[in-house]
Amino acid sequence: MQWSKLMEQIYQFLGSIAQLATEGLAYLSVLGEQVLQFVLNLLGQMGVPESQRLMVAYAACYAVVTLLLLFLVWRMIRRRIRPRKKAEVEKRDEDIAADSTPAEMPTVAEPEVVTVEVPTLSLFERMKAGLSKTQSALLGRVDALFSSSSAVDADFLEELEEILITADFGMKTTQLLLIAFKQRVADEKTEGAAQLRIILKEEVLRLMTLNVAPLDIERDGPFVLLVIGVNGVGKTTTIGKLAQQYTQQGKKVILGAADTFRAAAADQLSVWGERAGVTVIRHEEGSDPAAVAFDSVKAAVARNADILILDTAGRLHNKVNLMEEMKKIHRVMGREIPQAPHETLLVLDATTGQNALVQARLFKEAVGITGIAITKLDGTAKGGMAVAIGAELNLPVRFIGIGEGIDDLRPFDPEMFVDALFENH
Ligand SMILES: Nc1nc2c(ncn2[C@@H]2O[C@H](COP(=O)(O)OP(=O)(O)OP(=O)(O)O)[C@@H](O)[C@H]2O)c(=O)[nH]1
Ligand SMILES: [Mg+2]
Repeated sequence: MQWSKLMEQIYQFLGSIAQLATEGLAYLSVLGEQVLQFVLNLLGQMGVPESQRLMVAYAACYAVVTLLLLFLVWRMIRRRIRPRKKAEVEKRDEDIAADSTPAEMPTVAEPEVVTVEVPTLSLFERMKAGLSKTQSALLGRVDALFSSSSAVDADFLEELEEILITADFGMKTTQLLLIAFKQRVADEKTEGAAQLRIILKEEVLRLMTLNVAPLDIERDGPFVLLVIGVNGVGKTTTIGKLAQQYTQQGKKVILGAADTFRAAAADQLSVWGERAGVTVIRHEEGSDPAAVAFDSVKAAVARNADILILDTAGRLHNKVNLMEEMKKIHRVMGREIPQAPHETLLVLDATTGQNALVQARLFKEAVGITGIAITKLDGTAKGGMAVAIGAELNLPVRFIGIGEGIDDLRPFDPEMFVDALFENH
């Protein structure tokens, strides 16, 4: 019973499908007829003769259907090919990745790294490089004179005098040198350019070797270094370099910005302070430099610093002002540390030649200078002024600046200086 019912349902289903198919076909044939009619009308409008319209319409429909079928076939083929290609590419990538062990990597010619040996200049070589301008102004002419002259006569001495003055040894120092040189040549019966050069070198060294104690910052409590000089000579730069060098040596440094003339001065010192990692004591622009000095000394004592370096303004209009200012600074600092400042360092710009000597004389009279720092020796052929400072003012040169780098500020060593000046490149 159930079986027959099922069969009946299947018949009904198949019947409905057949009906649907018939209806679909009928609909398609109606649609086909409509399309055919549309094409015929179109052909009529295009002026195709009536007898040929049906044939042209069938041909057009046939062509359209054929193109449609070809398009569908092409799409199917393309779909089937694409995944295969994709799979191939993926496989190839995997193979490449698997094979790409570092050892098998194609070797790309790497740019050849040429290690240029940057020679680390010795202290002496640096000194020589820094003094090269003075050296070439002096030594070439001295050698030419010494090797061309047969005797140390008046003409010879006149020429030597001119050479020394040109290198900024100054009149007084030049005369001292000439007298000593003439005497030794006569006493030792010296001959030959090399011997004469040695005598000149030794006499220069003798003038530079002063009977003064070297700068010794080792003491109980802070060593106070007061830095003075006219504007632009290199005070702040020198202090910055010293701060870095002393810090590198393991000293505890404090800087005092007693140049209160312009805010930029304290800013400049602060930059150096930051670079060296040291504290900078500063006040407002225009405030009393002595107050800065006082606070700096207090801070140096409180913080157990090894060295306090005080920057000052180079803009004091006259000697009286300068003296008053310095007296006040000495007074306030002395309240905290009795002998402070332990060193009053005058900074001189070597490029100003003999003018630097005039400044040194003035400062020496006005305040008690205990040492000199000569900056910018690298930029001048007037290095002879360094000799004149010692010879004429009896002031020890403590430091020389032979460039803008931190290491280009060097403790002054007269022997090395003279060697660098008289040794050929
Ligand atoms: N070539 C060279 N330049 C230097 C040397 N020492 C200082 N200078 C330059 O000199 C210029 C002036 O230096 P400062 O330190 O500002 O001089 P200052 O005496 O503090 O100047 P004021 O504060 O204006 O009085 C800067 O450009 C420095 O870089 C040196 O040894 N060699
Ligand atoms: Mg300054």
